[in-house]
Amino acid sequence: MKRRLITFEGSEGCGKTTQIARLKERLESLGEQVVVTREPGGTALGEAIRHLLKDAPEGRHMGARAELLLFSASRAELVGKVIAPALDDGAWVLCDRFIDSTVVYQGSARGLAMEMIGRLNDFATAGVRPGLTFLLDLSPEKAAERLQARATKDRIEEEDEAFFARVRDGFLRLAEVEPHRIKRIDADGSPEAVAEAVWKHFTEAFVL
Ligand code: T5A
Repeated sequence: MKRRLITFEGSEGCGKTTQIARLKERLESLGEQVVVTREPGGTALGEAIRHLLKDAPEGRHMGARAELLLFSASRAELVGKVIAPALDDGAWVLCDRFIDSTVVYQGSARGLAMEMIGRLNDFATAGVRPGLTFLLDLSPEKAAERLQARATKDRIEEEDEAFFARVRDGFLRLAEVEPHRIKRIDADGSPEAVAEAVWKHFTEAFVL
C-alpha cells in the first residue's frame, strides 16, 4: 500500500499552501483525517530553525553545509514528532516541502554532494518516504511576477535568477527520474485548474 504522506514541491510562491488547503478540505469532506504540516517547521524546534534559515540576522551569512544540516534537523524532528505518529494513526499527511527540496535547493542549486544529501535524508526521515509528490511547476515569468509581488523577501528569496533556474531544472529532472511518485502539474493555471489536476492524480494513485 502506498504511504499516506503526500508532499508538495516547487519554487517559491508556486501555490503549495493554496493547494494543500484545497486538498485538505476535499479529503475532510469525505470524512478522512488530515494533518497538514510544513518544512522547515511544523514543530516548536522546527519553527525556531525556520526562523534561523529564513529571517534571523544570525543566519544571514550561514554556509551551505550549516544550511543543509539545519534543514535536516528540522526534518528529523518533524518526522519523529508529527509525520510518523500521524501516519501510524491512519491520517493523511500533507506536507509543504520535504526531501526533494533538499535534493534540489542544497544539491542542484547550491552544489553540495548528492550522495551526502541522500544519506542525510535517509537519516532524518528514518526511511519515511512520500507515497505521492506534486511538483507545482511555475514558469520563470510567473515565478518572477509572484516573487516581485512580495512585500519582503527572506534570505533564500534574495538569491539570483540563475539560482532559481537551477531549482526549476532540478525539480523537473527529479520528476523525470521518478515519474510514478512525482507528478508535475502546470502551476501557471488558475487555482481551480491546479486543484483539479491534483485531484485527478490523487484519485489515480489512491482508492478512497
Ligand atoms: N528549502 C526548503 C530548502 O532550501 N531546502 C529544504 O530542504 C527545504 C524544506 C522555504 C524555503 O526553504 C527552502 C525553499 C524555500 O526557499 P517557504 O516560506 O516555505 O520557504 O517558501 P515557499 O515554499 O515559497 O512558500 P510560500 O508559502 O511562499 O509559497 P507557496 O505555498 O508555494 O504559494 P501560496 O499558495 O502561498 O501562493 C503564493 C501566492 O500566489 C497566489 C496566492 O494567493 C499567494 O498570493 N496563488 C496564485 N495566484 C494565481 N494562480 C494560482 N494558481 C495561484 N496559486 C497561488
